[in-house]
Amino acid sequence: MELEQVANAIKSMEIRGAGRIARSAAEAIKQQALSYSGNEVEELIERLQEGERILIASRPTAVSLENAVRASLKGIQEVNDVREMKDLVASNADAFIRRSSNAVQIIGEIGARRIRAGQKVMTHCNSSAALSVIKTAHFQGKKIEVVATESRPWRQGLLTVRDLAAANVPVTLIVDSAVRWAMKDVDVVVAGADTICSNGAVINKIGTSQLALAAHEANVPFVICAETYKFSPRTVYGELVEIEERDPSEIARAEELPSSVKIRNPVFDATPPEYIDSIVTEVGVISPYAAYEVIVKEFGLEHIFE
Ligand code: RUB
Repeated sequence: MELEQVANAIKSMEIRGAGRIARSAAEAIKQQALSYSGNEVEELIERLQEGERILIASRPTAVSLENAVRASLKGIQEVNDVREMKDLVASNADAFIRRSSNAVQIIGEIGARRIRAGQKVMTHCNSSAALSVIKTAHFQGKKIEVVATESRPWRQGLLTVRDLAAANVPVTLIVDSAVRWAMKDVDVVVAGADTICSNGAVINKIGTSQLALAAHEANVPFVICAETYKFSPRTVYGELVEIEERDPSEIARAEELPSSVKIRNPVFDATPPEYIDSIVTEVGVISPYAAYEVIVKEFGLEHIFE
């Protein structure tokens, strides 16, 4: 796929989930470099920077996308040769993709240690990192059960229950408004993340904060599963995360409602750190309040303030 096609597929949700969009963006920027047929370093840099802008604009909330592109373009300003620059972008992108896929597996192994035999686990939307934890616990023979939310309007919960059913995990689907009702029998909630802010707030699929509130009320641990490239360096210097609002037609068709009715369709929300017990990353389980340290270690202060 050409870079614009990848960006459009991300925009239209054909490619979705913070990890998958990050890996697709890294691959797209690599192809953008490799397909350049000219001989001008400056021209190639411009082409890559244009690609970076297009990809990042395709889903504004997930920092994973921006971090993947930035990781792929790391060091290009220090290279003065087209061939070398292409090789650098290709090897950066490949390393990012490899690291990202390994991270999901490691998170599964670490997170599964937090799930005990016979527990009922609730999850929201469709997160590969959260599913990695759930499936690892299941494959370890822990005989867990899962409650999965539908996740309107895109109903990604259907992907989750199909995936779990295929792995023979006992799973129940509920509508999003049944979360508090279902929480009384749940032992632990695991969910993914699109972006983690320096103050430990987690941005994930709309409704995640409601699961966190209901879990808090019921004294149920609320665990986020996220690779370290989902932490946002920009939030260290005060930038707020833009919450994507998608087209109203995803909620209801215009002809179903009087024209005076307004529809809002925010697709992510922020869960404050006080409702999060822990964040499982590929470098270990951390408190949400350790987010700043992860950002500094992962990205370095020069990168943050450059
Ligand atoms: C998906 C979603 C997922 C995170 C993490 O939203 O909110 O929980 O992206 O996913 P959408 P993963 O369907 O709108 O992309 O763990 O797979 O990276």
